[in-house]
Amino acid sequence: MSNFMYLLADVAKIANDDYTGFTFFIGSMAMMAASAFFFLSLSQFDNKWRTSVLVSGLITFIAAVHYFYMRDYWDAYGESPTFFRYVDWILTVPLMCVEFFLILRVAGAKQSLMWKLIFWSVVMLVTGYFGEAMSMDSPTMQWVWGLVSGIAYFIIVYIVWFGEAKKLAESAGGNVLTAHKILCWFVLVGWAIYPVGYILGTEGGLFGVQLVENIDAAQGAMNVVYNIGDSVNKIGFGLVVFALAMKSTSTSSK
Ligand SMILES: *C/C=C(C)/C=C/C=C(C)/C=C/C1=C(C)CCCC1(C)C
Repeated sequence: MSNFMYLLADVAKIANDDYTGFTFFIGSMAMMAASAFFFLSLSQFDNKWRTSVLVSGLITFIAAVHYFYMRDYWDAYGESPTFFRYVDWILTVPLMCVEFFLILRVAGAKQSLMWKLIFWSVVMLVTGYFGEAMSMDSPTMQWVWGLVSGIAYFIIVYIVWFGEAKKLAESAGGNVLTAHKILCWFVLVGWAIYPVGYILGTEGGLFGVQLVENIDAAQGAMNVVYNIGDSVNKIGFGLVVFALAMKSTSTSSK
C-alpha cells in the first residue's frame, strides 16, 4: 500500500505478534455479541427474572464500550489503558454484586447485603487503582495497595461463600442455590485471575522474580491476563444468570 492509502485507512494496525492488541480486539467483539444475546433474550423470561438478565447485558455492554476505547488506546500508545480499565471495573464489578442480590431476592435478601458487597468491591478496586496507577515508581507501595485490595477481595469471597449470601442461597434451594454456587466459583477462581495480572504488571514481578523481560512486556502480559479474565467472568457470570432465568421460567410456566 502507498502512504496515501495508509492515510485513508484511519484504522490502527495490530501487528501479528501483538497478542495484547489481539485480545483487546476479541474482547470487544465478545462483549458486544454477549450484550446483544442477553438483551434480545429478555422477552422470553418471567418478569421477575428480566432485571437479572438485563443486568447481565449491561455488564457486558459497559465492558464492550470500554473495550473499544482500550483497544484503540493500546494500538495508539502501546501502553496499559489503566484509566479506562478501572472505570470499566468500578461500574461492572458492583453490578456483579447486584446480581448476587437479585438472584437471592427470592429468599428475602436485603439491600444491605448488596451494599456490603458493593462497598468491598469499591475498596478492592480503588486500592488496586492506587497500586497500579499512582505507585508506578514504588514497588513497595504496589505491594501494599495490592495487599489491601486482596483483603477486600477475600471479604467478598467470605460473604458469598460462607456468610449471609450463602445462608440465603441455601434457604432458596433449587436452581437459585445451584446458580449461586457457580457464581461463587467465579468469584473464587475467575476473579483470582486479576491479582495474577496485577503481579505480572508489577515491577519485580512475583515475589521479586521478574517473569517477563521488561516493563513493556510486563504491561502487555498483565493486559492479556485482564482481558481473558474479563471475558470469562463477565460473559460467564451473565450466562449463569441467563441459565437460571431460563430454568426458573420454564418450570414456573408449566
Ligand atoms: C469484570 C471485571 C472484574 C470481575 C474485575 C475484577 C477485578 C478484581 C477481582 C481485581 C482484584 C485485584 C486484587 C484482588 C489485588 C490486586 C489489584 C486488583 C484490583 C487487580
